[in-house]
Amino acid sequence: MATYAELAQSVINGQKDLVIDQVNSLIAAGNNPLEIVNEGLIQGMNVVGVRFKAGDMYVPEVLMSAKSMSSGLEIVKPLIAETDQKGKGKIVLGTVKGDLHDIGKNLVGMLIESGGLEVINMGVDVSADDFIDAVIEHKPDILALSALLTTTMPAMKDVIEYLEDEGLRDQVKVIIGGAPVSKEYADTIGADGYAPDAGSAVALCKELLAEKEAK
Ligand code: B1M
Repeated sequence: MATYAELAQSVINGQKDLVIDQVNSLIAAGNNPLEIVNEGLIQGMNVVGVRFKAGDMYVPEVLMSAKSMSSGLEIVKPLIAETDQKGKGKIVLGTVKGDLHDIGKNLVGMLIESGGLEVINMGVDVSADDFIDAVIEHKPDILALSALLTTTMPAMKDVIEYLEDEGLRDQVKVIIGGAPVSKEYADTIGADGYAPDAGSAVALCKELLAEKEAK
């Protein structure tokens, strides 16, 4: 059986096939799927982030790490599903315009889905227009916006302003997250909530849905 440290190293090295083998071996040995994500896959990506910033890793290598991480996530995804609560709430999720980062956003989507809620994942580089169209089409309870770049954070504000302009703001709760985002920023732009990580995003969605139901 692989160790979490070995799995993290394979993510850092961008060894997708090895990541797949190691995740499978950890699952076969009875390890907790969420622990595999938190102790192995995310730890690896954290190191990638530090090295990328320091200029010790370049975009092609980071992409290989990202693909390796995503392959690992796909394997654990079905294992952390709680199917009994499906239909209790609908979330439209996406990374805002100009931003191509999707690993954290997908992790958030995966855990929310595993928490029994329906997730419509719109992908990356989603314009305010497309978010508004999705709110009209799907009538979600919550619109969840992710941004990983300081330069794309203002796009979250654009979406909220656009919702207001279209008279839709009261119909949907807006939550935001992503490494550069904070609770203060959420308050500044008039979002209904902020979650620092995927686990908290699930808790936040459930809290907002419970508030809505109580009304
Ligand atoms: Co980019 N990148 N990147 N990158 N990249 C960062 C974000 C950066 C911090 C790296 C650095 O300099 N240290 C930096 C941003 C600096 C800043 O603005 N503050 C950066 C930069 C500068 C760039 C480019 C501009 C680089 C360039 O081209 N010169 C470029 C921009 C492209 C674009 O988007 N237009 C770029 C490109 C890329 C890649 C394509 C190579 C790749 C993305 C691949 C992909 O996503 N498919 C990439 C990656 C992988 C990273 C780092 C290394 C890792 C991000 C990641 O996946 N982390 C990142 C450094 C870092 O974060 N340490 C970096 C793992 C993931 C699980 O965590 O995404 O934080 P995270 O998600 C967490 C929380 O943030 C939260 O929950 C998640 C799980 O717990 N969360 C939410 C996220 N969304 C949420 C939504 C919620 C709630 C919680 O509610 C709605």
